[in-house]
Amino acid sequence: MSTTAHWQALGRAHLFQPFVDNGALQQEGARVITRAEGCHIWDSEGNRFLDAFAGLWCVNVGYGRPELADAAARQMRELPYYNLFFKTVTPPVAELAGAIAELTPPHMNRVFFTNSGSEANDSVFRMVRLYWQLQGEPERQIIIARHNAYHGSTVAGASLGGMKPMHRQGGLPIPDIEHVQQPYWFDEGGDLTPEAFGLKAAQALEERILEVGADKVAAFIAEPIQGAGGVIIPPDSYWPEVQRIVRKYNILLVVDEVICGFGRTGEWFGSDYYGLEPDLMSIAKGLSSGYAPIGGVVMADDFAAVLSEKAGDFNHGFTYSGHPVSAAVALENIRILRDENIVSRVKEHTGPRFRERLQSLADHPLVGEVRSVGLLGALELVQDRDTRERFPKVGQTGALCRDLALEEGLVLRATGDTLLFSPPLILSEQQMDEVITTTKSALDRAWAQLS
Ligand code: PXG
Repeated sequence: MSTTAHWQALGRAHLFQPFVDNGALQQEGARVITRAEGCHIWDSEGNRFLDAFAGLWCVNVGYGRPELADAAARQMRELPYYNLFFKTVTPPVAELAGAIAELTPPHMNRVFFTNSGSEANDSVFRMVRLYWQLQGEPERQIIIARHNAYHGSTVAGASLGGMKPMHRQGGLPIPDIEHVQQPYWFDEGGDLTPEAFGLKAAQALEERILEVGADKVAAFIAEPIQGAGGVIIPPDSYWPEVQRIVRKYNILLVVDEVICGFGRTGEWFGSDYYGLEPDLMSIAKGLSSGYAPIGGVVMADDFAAVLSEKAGDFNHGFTYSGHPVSAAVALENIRILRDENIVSRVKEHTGPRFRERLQSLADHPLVGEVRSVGLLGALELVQDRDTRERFPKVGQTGALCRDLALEEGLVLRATGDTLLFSPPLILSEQQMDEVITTTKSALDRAWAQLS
């Protein structure tokens, strides 16, 4: 048996995989990914792919950085594990907290560590409710989120998220979570201009606050740009209005930076890009460029002060809250992002160039809209470019284009009939051109098959 067949057989027999149809996968067999370097991954048959998705929105500094491997190995030899529960701390975790506080907005200086974005949002859920209990307003329990948001796969994360297929499996959301209009002009804006629709989507938050009672709302949680939902870049009118509303009703603003954080938008955080003033930020993914699992909740000073001064013991945490190996890797990852000016390069050079190159696909007969911020991009695939009408079987054309691109050695993602791009932030000009050329070829072939 070839090694590929061997690994596929083991997977078929013993693995149960996330976010796939496991029955179908057992028939097909999984592609075995064996190594990676820069912006490329290789499978066990020696095929090379340009990864325009940075793994799963996370490998910001690219694959194969020896400094990150060395940081992990060094830390494992020195101190592979110790916890933060016994009034103890470890050097890389203390250093990382300091490094994060330097990067986050000036009023945010305290971090609670987790292993993932989901755990970060679960921790958010606890923290905001505790905060209002401590402030003498325990009836503030409701957290408002948005339809089609992604906030993770744990029970609280999936409940905060607005993914109906996730809610259907397991009886979610849990109580006291409300979902409101997302700022997705292309699909839901109708005849309104993007600006008018952006305002309307923001005002849906205010309407819901008034409906459930402002004194019952604890927080509003949102991604600056929805990632998994389809790289939904809100109209410019959206965020200023949301910021006004949360201030007016004294509602905590939780910004989920799991995808937008650590340079993806050309700023360190999506909150910087949109000028937001979060009370809490969830972080993960780009924090370690995916080299080790780590996430966290960054807290505003006045929020942290309430929990520190009034809560007594904080009865929440994970064995690996502040894992020293993950922390050492994240610290080195931040050093690379900073010392190599990777984030400012995205802002000044790579992001604008990507926007321009992606825009060259705007005239394609399948493409209804092109949008990007930094190195987050999306193409909307439509049947009718003028009316924005979708194909009857939503998802088919997206999957077709994705599969055709993969045949030509390019990894993209499709959500419904939206093609998504989130390449490593170190993508070279030549690689960017290859992303565009291969995407165009996939669109052409899909168009030929469909017409
Ligand atoms: N928030 C956001 C905004 C995310 O994108 C999470 C939280 C959860 O993070 P963890 O580390 O627990 O996965 C995410 C994760 C997709 C896809 O289909 C996206 C994510 C995860 C899995 C699939 O695009 N994002």
